[in-house]
Amino acid sequence: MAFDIEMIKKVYQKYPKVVEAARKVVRKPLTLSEKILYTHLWDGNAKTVFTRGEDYVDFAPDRVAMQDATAQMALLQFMQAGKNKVSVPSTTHADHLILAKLGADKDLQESLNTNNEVFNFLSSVCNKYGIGFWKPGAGIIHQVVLENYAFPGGMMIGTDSHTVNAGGLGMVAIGVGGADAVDVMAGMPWELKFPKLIGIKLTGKLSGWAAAKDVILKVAGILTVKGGTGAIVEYFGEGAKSLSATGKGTICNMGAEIGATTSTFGYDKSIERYLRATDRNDVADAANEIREHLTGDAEVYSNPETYFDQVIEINLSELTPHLNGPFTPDLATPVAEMKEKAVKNDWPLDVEWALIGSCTNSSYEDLTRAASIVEDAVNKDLKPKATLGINPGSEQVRFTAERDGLMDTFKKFESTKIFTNACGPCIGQWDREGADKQEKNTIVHSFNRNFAKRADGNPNTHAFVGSPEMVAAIAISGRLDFNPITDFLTNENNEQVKLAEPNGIELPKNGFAVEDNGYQAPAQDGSNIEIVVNPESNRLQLLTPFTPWNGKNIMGAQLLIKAEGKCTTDHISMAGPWLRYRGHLDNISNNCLIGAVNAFGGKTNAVVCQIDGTTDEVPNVARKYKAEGITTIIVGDHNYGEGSSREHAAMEPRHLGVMAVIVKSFARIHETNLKKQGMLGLTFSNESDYDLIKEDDTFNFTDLSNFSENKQLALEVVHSDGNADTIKLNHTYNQAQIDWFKAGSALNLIRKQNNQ
Ligand code: MIC
Ligand code: SF4
Repeated sequence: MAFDIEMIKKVYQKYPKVVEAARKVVRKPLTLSEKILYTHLWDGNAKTVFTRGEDYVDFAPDRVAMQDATAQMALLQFMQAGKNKVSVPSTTHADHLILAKLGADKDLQESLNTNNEVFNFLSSVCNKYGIGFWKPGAGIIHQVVLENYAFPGGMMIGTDSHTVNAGGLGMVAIGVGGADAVDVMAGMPWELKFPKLIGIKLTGKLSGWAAAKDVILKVAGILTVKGGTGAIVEYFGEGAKSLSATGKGTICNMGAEIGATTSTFGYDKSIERYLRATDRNDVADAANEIREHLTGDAEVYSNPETYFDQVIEINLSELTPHLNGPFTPDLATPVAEMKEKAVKNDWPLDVEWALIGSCTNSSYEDLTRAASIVEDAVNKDLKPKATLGINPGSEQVRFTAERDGLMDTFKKFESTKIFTNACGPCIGQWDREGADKQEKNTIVHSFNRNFAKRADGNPNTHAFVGSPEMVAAIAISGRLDFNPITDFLTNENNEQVKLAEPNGIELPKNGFAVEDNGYQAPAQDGSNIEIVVNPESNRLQLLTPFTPWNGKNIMGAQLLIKAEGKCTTDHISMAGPWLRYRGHLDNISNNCLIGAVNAFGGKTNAVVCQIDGTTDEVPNVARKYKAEGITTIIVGDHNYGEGSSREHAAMEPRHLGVMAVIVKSFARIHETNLKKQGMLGLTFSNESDYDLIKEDDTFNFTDLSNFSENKQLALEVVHSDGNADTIKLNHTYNQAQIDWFKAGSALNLIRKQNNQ
């Protein structure tokens, strides 16, 4: 039986009527995305048509998911909201804090030892407030959600950008910062700008070495890391139906890498099969009853140009394997072209590690496809040239894969490392031997992100993203430019052999199995549970509310850093070793912007402090300004804050005295996170004004006291020679968001309302 089946049935019950109401208002056939959005309006039935990309709309998501690295901050905030219990079904998953080093058993025990305090905190907060807790080792949040909670036509939010993975089962699932999760868990509306819609028509059928992963690798190449910003990507067509549910999950998962709000697929046979295989006949039966509402209208899919803002068509039959990278997930290269491109760019061709796992690609089917390659190689007397590392997505996947002999197959390569069912190397939780030498090298993985330093902390590691079967093939060949379709390998007997095409099993023939799935149900009544946070702790710190705005224009602000080029959330608040401070705002603030490249001098973590003229690390300089009561600002380039949902990237600068972040453009989640934490997230009206900003300028916000919706703000930039430029800044704040700014943060406002 599914978790929360009554809630799901309630959602389905209202579907026919609410979709009908939406149809009347919109007066057009509806896409699946619109059906889900309109059935989840906070105010009930649709009364007006919303303008895509413009109107802010209040929604009522069905559920919330959080992972350990973001849940700490989300729950610390929730504890301040003054509620006894969460208002919608919510779960927390312990998956990010587990280091990959020696192999699953030892690593998991080590992680329990080192993160005990945090896991206990999460477990007791969950217990108290009615939140399900998936213990360390249970699996990666998005795989566990797909197996247990995702349901067609539902809406969920999660404090992780890859929450979008649940689109594989036909949800609208959106990644958010913890403060947004607090809204929903506290029973308040959740606001989102009504998204634009991108339709992707899939024709044909995958074959040979092409995998679902290659669909999104190709899409990322077409749309780039910001092409999906503010949009839901809806996949449809015969090709979509031919993909497995977990394959659909892979595609939706990496929609985060193109900045999309989320991605989704209509309910179909493969989704039904997956629901039944994961013990959710009840959900499948209920979905079947309203099946026509759980996909886009036929007319929409016949004439997509009329209904979507942008349409892309991909023929799966023509798709070939891709590798994306290095350093950015949208640099797409068909494997057949890799040789030439790699040589031209001087990318190291020898591969040392090949990693399979992450929320993107760690399903049972993924493991079977990769295992088929390993089996074939063993049969052909091939030995791997690179080390294969594997993180299964969940205990259920691992247990079933073990039972079915897949793990034994992987272990036929002596060097294979099976790590814990957790994020591991994907989030820098990888104790890779020799990484500290910072040598230039190449790795391939089936993850989604490959920003500099992400997996092993080495800025010179060139990471390429591919399908699990391509990663397995490269483990064997040890070469980045290996094309399994055309290339031969020399085996132990000096024979030239070719790898057979991958052969996967969509769902385990004998069903999924698991002994202990690692789930902890919350107490029925948690009122007596006391949450203790040791004031001496290095890992956890209760939050002190941010100071409200004093109503005055900000004058005399200094520049903390002008970031140049790519500045993702990994650059703003690095993960890896820093994950350990995710529950301690002051300590984690010591990583604030240490990865951002200073436009003056091109170095990372070296900025000039205008108080004393010294060059120091970014967090130190910020603390000096703060100690002197000087407000600071950050200036950035395009797609600032790309990547993760971690609100630490907003809270840290806020904690260190930054009040405004002024950039050429923002990534969606980060922009919202800044607003939620009571900061000014602004964009240059004239992009080239970025060039005007000098290291020693002083900044005056001259009309902040008139901060209002749809009205630009003025910024006076006073240069050291006394000359000044006044520039215009755009913003997207609505009145409610301006109120967050005034209150000092959205949470300050919630607390005020709950205390009234
Ligand atoms: C990531 O993949 O970058 C993470 C780690 O899962 C983040 C969340 C975090 O920073 O904790 C994400 O994608 O939102
Ligand atoms: Fe974990 Fe990596 Fe997925 Fe983020 S992208 S949730 S770190 S597996």
